Amino acid sequence: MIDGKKVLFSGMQATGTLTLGNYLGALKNWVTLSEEYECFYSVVDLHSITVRQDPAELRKRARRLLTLYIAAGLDKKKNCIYYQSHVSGHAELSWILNCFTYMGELNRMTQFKDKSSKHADNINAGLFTYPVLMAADILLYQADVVPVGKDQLQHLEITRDIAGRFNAIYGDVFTIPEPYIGKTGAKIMSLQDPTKKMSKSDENPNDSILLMDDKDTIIRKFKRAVTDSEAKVCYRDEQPGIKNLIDIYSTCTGKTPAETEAEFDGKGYGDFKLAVGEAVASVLTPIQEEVARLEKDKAYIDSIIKENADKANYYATKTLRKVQKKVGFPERVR
Ligand code: ATP
Ligand code: LTN
Repeated sequence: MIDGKKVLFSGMQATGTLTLGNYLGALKNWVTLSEEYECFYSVVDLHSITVRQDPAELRKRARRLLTLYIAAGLDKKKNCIYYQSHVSGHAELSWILNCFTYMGELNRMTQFKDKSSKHADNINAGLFTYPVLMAADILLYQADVVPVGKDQLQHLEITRDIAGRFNAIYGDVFTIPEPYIGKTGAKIMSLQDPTKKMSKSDENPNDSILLMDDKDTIIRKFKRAVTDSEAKVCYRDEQPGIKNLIDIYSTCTGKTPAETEAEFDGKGYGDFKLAVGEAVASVLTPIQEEVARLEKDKAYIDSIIKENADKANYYATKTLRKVQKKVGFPERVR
């Protein structure tokens, strides 16, 4: 608890360009939750180097991501928006937690299996211990809730196991976090293959809507989206392409899937796809305008980076000192 509020932690990697999936599945929920919780939203750049990155490109993307957090509506006063690499406690706690995590547990992580098959030439130890760093992120702030997409649930489960194991030995040190999965938009699928999720690392540009795509591009991509020959706007598993478009439209307009079905009853896919494109553009355009405005205001973004790194460091150090004492490191002499 901080000032009587429960604590929330989440983060995103600055790899690739954010997609509509990242926005509807994560960022949009973050904004809603920021009223209720004391929130820490991190640009997790330490995690990014588990896959080889171009340094200049990583720096640029990390800044763009932090700007996007703010442009999407996260208030810098209510939320702590910061770079993971500016708080050394993440790496320090991660080392300690490594010593409380079993190889067998890490071997079961599906993301490790996926990423090591994708990057067979660089299966580094960081990729293997990635979930431990994620546990450190969350436990460092004594987070109660962690909003994540379904793909990250396994990492949250291991975080809970590590925290429980530590607490069983040393007493009540860590808060055990709960996952938070949004009601809508939890899994936005690819526009070209609605059986796989829309992802930053998609190769075909028509698979995903990028957060910075302009209106014409958005409408063109939806026009090309894969559907079916049923010619009926119906929310059912047998029509995965249309189901995905209904999910997107409903999440953007705040309607339920049933209301969307009713609205397009008797209308063709052409009309529906155009409406989806327009709804998405009207959500993304204001965010893009805000990014452009913020990117011109370097001093403002810099001040957020500085103030929030200090705030995050303050809470991180509090937990870290407690943990260091518990495991038996010598006290600091002042
Ligand atoms: P990558 O392709 O590099 O693995 P990604 O697009 O899957 O990246 P992440 O950085 O792993 O994105 O995820 C950031 C956040 O966005 C996570 O909370 C994740 O669950 C959520 N997210 C990612 N893709 C989707 C999607 N298609 N639908 C809903 N939520 C998503
Ligand atoms: N692994 C997550 C990003 C991430 C995260 C976290 C999410 C790193 N640390 C802590 C929630 C809490 C991802 O790839 N989406």
